[in-house]
Amino acid sequence: MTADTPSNKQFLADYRPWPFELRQTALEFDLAPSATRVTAVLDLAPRETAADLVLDGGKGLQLLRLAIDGAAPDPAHVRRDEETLTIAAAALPQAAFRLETEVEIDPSANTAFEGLYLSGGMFCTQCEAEGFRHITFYPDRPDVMTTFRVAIRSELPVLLSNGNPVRQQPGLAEWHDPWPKPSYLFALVAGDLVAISDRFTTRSGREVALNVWVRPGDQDRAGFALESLVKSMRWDEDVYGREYDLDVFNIVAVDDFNMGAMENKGLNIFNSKLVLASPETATDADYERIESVIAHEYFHNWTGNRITCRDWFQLCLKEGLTVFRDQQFTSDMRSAAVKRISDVQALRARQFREDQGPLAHPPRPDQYEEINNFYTATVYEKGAEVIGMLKTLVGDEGYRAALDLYFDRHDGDAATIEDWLKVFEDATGRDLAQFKRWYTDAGTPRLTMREDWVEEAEGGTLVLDFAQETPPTPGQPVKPPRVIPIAVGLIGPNGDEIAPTRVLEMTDARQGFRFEGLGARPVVSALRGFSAPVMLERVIDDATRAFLLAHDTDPFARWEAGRDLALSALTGLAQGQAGGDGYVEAIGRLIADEGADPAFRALCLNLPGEEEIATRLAAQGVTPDPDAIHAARGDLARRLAEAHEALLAGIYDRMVVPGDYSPDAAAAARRALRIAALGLLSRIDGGDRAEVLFGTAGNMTERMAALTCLIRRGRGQTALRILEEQFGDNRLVMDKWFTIQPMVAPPADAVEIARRLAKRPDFEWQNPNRFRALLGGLAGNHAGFHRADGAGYDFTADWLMRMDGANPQIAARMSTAFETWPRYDAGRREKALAALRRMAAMEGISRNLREMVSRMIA
Ligand code: 0A1
Ligand code: ZN
Repeated sequence: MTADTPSNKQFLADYRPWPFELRQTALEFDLAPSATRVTAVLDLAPRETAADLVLDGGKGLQLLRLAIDGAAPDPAHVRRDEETLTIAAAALPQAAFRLETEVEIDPSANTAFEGLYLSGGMFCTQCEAEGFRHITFYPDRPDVMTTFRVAIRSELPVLLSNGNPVRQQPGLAEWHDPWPKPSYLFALVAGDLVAISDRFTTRSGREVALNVWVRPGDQDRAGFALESLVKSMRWDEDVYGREYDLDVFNIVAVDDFNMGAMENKGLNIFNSKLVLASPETATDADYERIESVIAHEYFHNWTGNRITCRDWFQLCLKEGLTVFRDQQFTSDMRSAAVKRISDVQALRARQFREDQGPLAHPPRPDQYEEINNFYTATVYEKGAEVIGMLKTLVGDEGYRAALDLYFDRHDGDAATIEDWLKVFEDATGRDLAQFKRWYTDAGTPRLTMREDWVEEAEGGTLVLDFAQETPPTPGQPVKPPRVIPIAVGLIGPNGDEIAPTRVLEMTDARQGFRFEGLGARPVVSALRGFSAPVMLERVIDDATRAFLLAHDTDPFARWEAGRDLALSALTGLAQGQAGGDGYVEAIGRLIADEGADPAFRALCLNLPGEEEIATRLAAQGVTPDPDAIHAARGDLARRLAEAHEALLAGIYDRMVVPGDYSPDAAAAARRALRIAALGLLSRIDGGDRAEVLFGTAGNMTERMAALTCLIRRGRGQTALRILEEQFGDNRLVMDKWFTIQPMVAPPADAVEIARRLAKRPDFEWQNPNRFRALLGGLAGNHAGFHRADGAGYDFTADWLMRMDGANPQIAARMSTAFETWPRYDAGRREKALAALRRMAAMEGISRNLREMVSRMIA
């Protein structure tokens, strides 16, 4: 451990309420790029006798004035260290008092983008999780909630903060937020901005002004975000009965942002990539993501803001629930089946991967060193899965009753997972003690299913025997069984469903379930809808998988059968075995089925990625060989294309979407199927179709797909140049340009390509999107990143160390590229470990990166 970054281990068990009451916060900002003055007036009252007043606030705050009830305290009673300001109890009144501080901060030097910073000349803030302490001295913890009054002085034309505007005049704006909130939801924006606007009338008649603020020139690309906001507000009223509670709702797009977006009360701040979209610059996937993130941040107004978290260990209370809600929203806006399948794909790619490696942690961790490292797939996506299971177990009505009770009981609170589970217990009468393990235990359960068929005179009986086991994870060697909802249906030999979906509740380590009175032996459709985030293992042959792919009535299970077929072929091929014919044949039948939903056919046509194949192999105890996996996938794709060339060409020709581009689900589905066919055809047509499409398509979805094919065929140079000429000044398109090259390049070239791109003047590495674009592109090239000579590891480690000096959050987050290192061969392991050790030994390493690498090395 280096001397300059002290350890900061926090434990759930140590929670204590803050010993003061904060009744009101008033802030005044005098904005200047390198010398902003912040005055804070806190109305406080002690809750305990003789407690020292400890406020968060680090070295970046230059303290200019400190007063208690108007007078400076005796300096002997005031202490500062690296991270706090303490005023001894002896200097504090016994009853209510007013604390005033004035500090100077330097937003222009803030490259970490936490607290108040500058992005393209605009002032903006990011306070979750602990950014507010870089703005002023404050009890920067989520359970201290109060109302805020904010005055902003600046010559910039647009001055925004939370709540409602109370004064707007040149050079000064005042805002009042009547809803008590913790400091992490504070926001301020000041800049030369323009808005596109709308109005929304809530169902009880409140008139709300809606604005999406962007830089001048970007307003033509903000319309979809605004429409998505209106849809989200309506949906939350209709489905959850939740209304908006202020007179304005502002969204601001900024180019420098560490995450996707932030739910600050009444003033959401977004990464510009999640606001700006036009058909020429954004893909269908971008549009869908914008719609869902706008919804996510809006939904936080109730699940996160009105009811917040007691402490950061409870992060999944707001994030899991809000992800679950945004998933429901997207299912309602688009295709529920397709949404479920893509959510499961994402869960497996990110969360299962996390759960399998050294960074595994429960949705509710009980310790951390740096909370910013816990905005993870486990907290978000698994947190949402856990709520999905809860809903399955208590039913739709039970869920609705529990949520109503949650909002009634906890509005205005900083709540816990225990509070959350208690509303379900009280609303439904169900005991959730065992269910709670989903929150406290890490790891993905392995569920094994065995079938026993007993033929009897009066009809057969099927016994399904399940066993569950969760492998050890860091700090949790042994896990007791959990309650697992397993949705099962039975399909007769002629393809008809003979038993509709039934949810089996497994509570023991081993448990059997009987289905009696069956005629002939059925085929089991198990884990329908992916009813629990587990890995299901069952003995099943390719013919049965193909049968399910053809007949299952549950779209997820049907897709899963095809996925399993593909993975069984690919894992075999990657180990030098023959196989895959069954898959190629079954897919042929599916794509010929004109009646099937194009989006579903597209999902089935896309082969699992190399990372997913590696994950499957690792789960089977096989060491993945990245080069063999790459070759196997290429081989199977080519065979699919050769076997079904005519069918695929027909799809490609017919799935043209007529008329102007629209990002709606039906049009996007046709494009998805068309480009899935193109991807396969380009394996055998030399890339000719892709070249034509790149030159003629009017939308970015098809152009990016075409570009991917061209790069894979080694003929992407012209297209890349054209894109650069057309969009060289469009950051978001150029981010795609930076990503796609190292990601799609032949594995042997990926590192060199990334190295070359990193030397370009427009590789503005301190911009999080640009950094993520390049380094994430390389990490997304599985065999390229895991190059046997360790060049991918070294290149990445060099850049993470450089980034750590500027922006520790981004460095730490991107270090997860290494999280799977233990599953590879000894040569790769040694090289990855050396890169991790080099980072760990870096002089002045941040707490963020240090925690990540030390967990990965441990
Ligand atoms: N709460 C936001 C995500 C977010 C989290 C942390 C941040 O900085 C460390 C920024 C944003 C959300 O869920 O959208
Ligand atoms: Zn969130």
